[in-house]
Order: sequence, then structure tokens, then C-alpha cells
Amino acid sequence: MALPDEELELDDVAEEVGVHYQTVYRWVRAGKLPAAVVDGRYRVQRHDLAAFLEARRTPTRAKPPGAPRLARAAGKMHAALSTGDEFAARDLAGALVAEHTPLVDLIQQVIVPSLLRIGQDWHDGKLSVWVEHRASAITERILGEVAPRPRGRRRGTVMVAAVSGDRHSLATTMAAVVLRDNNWRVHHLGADMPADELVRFCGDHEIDVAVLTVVNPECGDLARETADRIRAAGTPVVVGGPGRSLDDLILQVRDAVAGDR
Ligand code: B12
Repeated sequence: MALPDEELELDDVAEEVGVHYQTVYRWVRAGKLPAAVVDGRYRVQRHDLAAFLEARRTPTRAKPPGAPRLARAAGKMHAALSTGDEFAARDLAGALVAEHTPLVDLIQQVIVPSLLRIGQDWHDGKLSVWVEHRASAITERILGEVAPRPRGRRRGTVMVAAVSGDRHSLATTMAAVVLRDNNWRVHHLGADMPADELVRFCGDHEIDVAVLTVVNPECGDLARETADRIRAAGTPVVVGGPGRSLDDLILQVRDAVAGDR
């Protein structure tokens, strides 16, 4: 079947750019070149390809900070979040985004380690619970500020939630932000969602993949049971867990969609 003029398959991209098919495939899998899966095959929009090639050509674009700088930024983020210095935390996140730090790295390597340290210090009795609550509230605002507004054709539609009893909404927001950044349309339902409602929501909407985050380990069984129910009704599901990475999430969501077509 002939494709619309503005769409290309990976073979066409490889031919136009003069690289091997596998190179194009790696760009797509790494999230560098946006592509949607249609009838089980990747399709790339011409304007996305043009933007991708332009970005590769532009020598003035600063390189995103490497791991040592992100580790230093994580230290500063922890200092700001644990002392409640909201503007320092938001400025730091804003500066990293301005330096083209991928959102997944900002969240995974700068924000998450700070929250884990704060959670551990609370557990060890080194700080009061209000420090953790205040840090969570600031983190919510940072994530709101950096949340992307993707343009162009989406890869598909994802639902993100956590089941009843798991009140850790930040993990759902983090998942929603990185999925939007990867060009998915996201229904972000947040935390503490009743299982029946999640099953109904996925049945009533065109959802390509349901994502259930789990931070409170006591809710793991309910999340897995709910995932089984959603799957049985025909929607693929991926389930997260403490310590699982957002890079992993992106790959699992893509694989779940590709495997379903
Ligand atoms: C902030 C926080 C809270 C806040 C949440 C605020 C909010 N709006 O989210 C509040 C104050 C509400 C809270 C409450 C509680 N909390 Co709390 N909390 C935390 C803290 C500090 C951070 C949580 C967080 O955001 N984690 C998300 C990120 C930062 O971590 P992550 O788990 O690695 O998640 C990643 C993956 O899940 C991935 N991901 C997301 N989706 C998907 C999907 C897929 C498919 C994949 C692959 C990956 C993926 O994304 C995340 C980022 O990379 C943690 C510390 C910790 N170690 O996490 C404690 C922590 C989770 N809480 C804990 C506890 C005990 C509680 C309470 C029971 C305390 C109490 N007595 O009331 C309640 C439970 C409430 C409930 N019913 O759920 C414990 C859990 C202990 C355990 N058994 O393991 C922890 C570990 C603190 C500790 N060290 O003891 N908490």
C-alpha cells in the first residue's frame, strides 16, 4: 500500500539519508528519531526526519551534560529539595533542560536519587516527614514545569496510573512526562486508582498500552492482578516497580505495542 507523501518507512529513511537500515532502526529505538508503529511497521514523518537531521547538523548545539555533571547536579538537587529551597531546585532543573539534558536523565539521574536519599533519611529517623512531603511538592512543580508538549503524530496512546493503596503519585507523573517526551499520547490518571475503574477505563478508550507504576511494595500483588484483568480484556500492560528505570519503561512500552500488532 502506498504511504502518504509525508510518511516514510525505515527503508525509505535509510535510502534518503544514505545509511544502513539498522542505523535508522537504532535511532528510532533510542528515541532519537520519532516514529509511530502502523500495521506493525515503523513510520517516520518527514518533518520529524528533517528536524532530526537538522539537529545532527547544527554544531552550535551544546552537548548534554555527561554523567559526572549529572551526579554533581543530583547533589545540588538533594541539597535544594531537603532544605526546601524551591527556586534553587526549579532553576537547576530549568538550567539542565536548557542544556538539552534529556528529561529521562534529569528525572532518573538527578531527581530520583535525591528522593531516594530523602526517603532513606526519613526511614532512618534522620529527618521529619514534612521534609519528605515538602520535597515531593517541589518535585511535582518541577515535573509540571518541564513537562513537554509533543508535536506531530503520536506513537500511540498510553494510560498511566497506580492502583488503590499506592499513594506515590510522583512515579506516575515521572512515567507520564517521559512517555510524552517520547511522543506518546498519555492519559495520566495518577495514583490510588481502583482496579475496576482502570479495567473499565482501558475498555472504554483506545489504549495501546496500560502502565501501572508500583512504589509501595504492598500494592505489587494488586497491581499484577489488575494487569492480568486489563490484559484479559485485550489491552497490553507493563508493570513497574521500585528501582526499575524509566529507560526500561520506554522500551517496554514500545515492545508491548510492537508485539501486539
Ligand atoms: C515521596 C514519598 C512518599 C510520598 C509520596 C508523594 C507523591 N506524591 O508521590 C508520601 C508522603 C505520600 C509517601 C507515603 C508513604 N510512604 Co513513601 N516514599 C516516598 C519516597 C521518598 C519517594 C517515592 C517516589 O517518588 N519514588 C519514585 C521513584 C523516585 O523511585 P522508584 O520507586 O525507583 O520508581 C521508578 C520506577 O517505578 C519507574 N517507573 C515508573 N513506572 C514504571 C513502569 C515500568 C513498566 C517500569 C519498567 C518503570 C517504571 O519510575 C520511577 C523513577 O525511575 C520513597 C523513597 C523511595 N525509595 O522511593 C518513600 C517510600 C517508597 N515510602 C515508604 C513508605 C513506608 C511510605 C508510607 C507507608 C509511610 C507511612 N507510614 O505513611 C506511605 C505509604 C502511602 C501509600 N499508601 O502508598 C517506603 C516504602 C518501604 C518499603 N516497604 O519498601 C519508602 C521506600 C521510604 C523508605 N525508605 O522507607 N511516600
